[in-house]
Amino acid sequence: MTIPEKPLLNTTETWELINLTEDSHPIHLHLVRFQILDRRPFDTFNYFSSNAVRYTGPAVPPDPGELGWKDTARADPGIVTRIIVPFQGYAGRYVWHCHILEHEDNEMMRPFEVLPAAVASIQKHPVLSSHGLLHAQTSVSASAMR
Ligand SMILES: [Cu+2]
Repeated sequence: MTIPEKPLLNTTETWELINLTEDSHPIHLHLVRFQILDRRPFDTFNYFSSNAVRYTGPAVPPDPGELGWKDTARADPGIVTRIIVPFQGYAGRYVWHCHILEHEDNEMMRPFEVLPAAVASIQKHPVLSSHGLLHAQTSVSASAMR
């Protein structure tokens, strides 16, 4: 299994959780804590047809009760939820998944691998400091909901 999410230890990434389903998903990341940046509606039909995010409204900041450090964020349908994640502590393989048990059992359980700096420096492809999770989210959503 290839692991698309390979953040570098002691770096911070912005992840975009693109929800193509019709359900809200509480997305949980192991190991780390993160903050919710914003949520922004997009055209899901356009995404399915052209694989590109076309926003249909302004970004909305998180609810007052969602400020601060989180290990779980609500990803609503038809919304791009952006989270900012410092990868600190330990290198190694961890998982991120939906907290709804049936979803977790239905492929909404994905690995990510935190790379130590020494390993990352010899990688052929540089790890971007900020990237979307289009690939991961697309397969999570599509396969889980088919
Ligand atoms: Cu779910």
